[in-house]
Amino acid sequence: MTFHCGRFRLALDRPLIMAIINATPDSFSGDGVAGHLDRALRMAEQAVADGADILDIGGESSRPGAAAVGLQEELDRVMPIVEALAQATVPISVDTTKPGLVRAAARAGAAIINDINALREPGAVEAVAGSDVGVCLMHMQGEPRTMQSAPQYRDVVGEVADFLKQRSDILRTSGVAPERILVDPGFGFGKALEHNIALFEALPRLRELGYPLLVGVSRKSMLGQIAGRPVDQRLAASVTAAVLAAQRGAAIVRVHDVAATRDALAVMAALDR
Ligand code: YH5
Repeated sequence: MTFHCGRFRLALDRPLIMAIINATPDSFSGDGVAGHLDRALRMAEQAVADGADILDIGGESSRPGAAAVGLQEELDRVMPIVEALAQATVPISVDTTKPGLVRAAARAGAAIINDINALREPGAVEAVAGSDVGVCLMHMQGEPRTMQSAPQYRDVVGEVADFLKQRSDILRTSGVAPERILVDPGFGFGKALEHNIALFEALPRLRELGYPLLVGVSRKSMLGQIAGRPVDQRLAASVTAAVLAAQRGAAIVRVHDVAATRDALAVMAALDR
């Protein structure tokens, strides 16, 4: 299988690493909008040196409970980073739900749109269809501010699979080639631990949708619940989960800790053939 995104054609013959690059100026340092560009670019450079295959730039925190940000604010956070990295050796992914940012990012050379809302915002499908970007369609129940309050499913795997099928069908009807589509069950997005576990176990079944799978579990609270660790002590749990996801058929793993994940996937490739 090959994934087409912008000027890139990614062979999916080994699991790829998508590095999470934070473009939100909020966290710890209080360095504001000027400092965050510098910090993000250093983070991106380190991630590529550590073995990242894709850089995922996000300007809106989608953590449970996080507040939404406006289009202009998100453009201001993300576009300087996309413009600075557009000629990088690896594809740039932009984590957004906003059609206005999809268009601006694609024009500036971003190769992938990673949408936790699976292009449900009016105009988002058209924005992707009118460009050459690849896209990740992710399942989410509810919205980030409230999604973890009481997630409910009759059949979590069936419902997630049906949703991803429906969203990918719409995209293809709009003229997007199947080679440009990734799907993602959306771990932690409106899911209790039992739902996340059922979805993880069902990765081989989700693969039957016919699209490469992207899996994001790095540092998430499901791993905190399993390992009994706070967010700054979830490295081992995250790397283990990334390896297991790759073994169950994930084509791309979205991670914070690129170097450790790369080593683990190399060991997997060499010793688990
Ligand atoms: C994903 O799964 N996740 S943002 C809370 C954490 C740690 C990490 C409490 N964007 C995904 O990474 N895009 C996010 O600790 C994503 N798949 C795709 N495609 C949430 C996140 C996180 C939240």
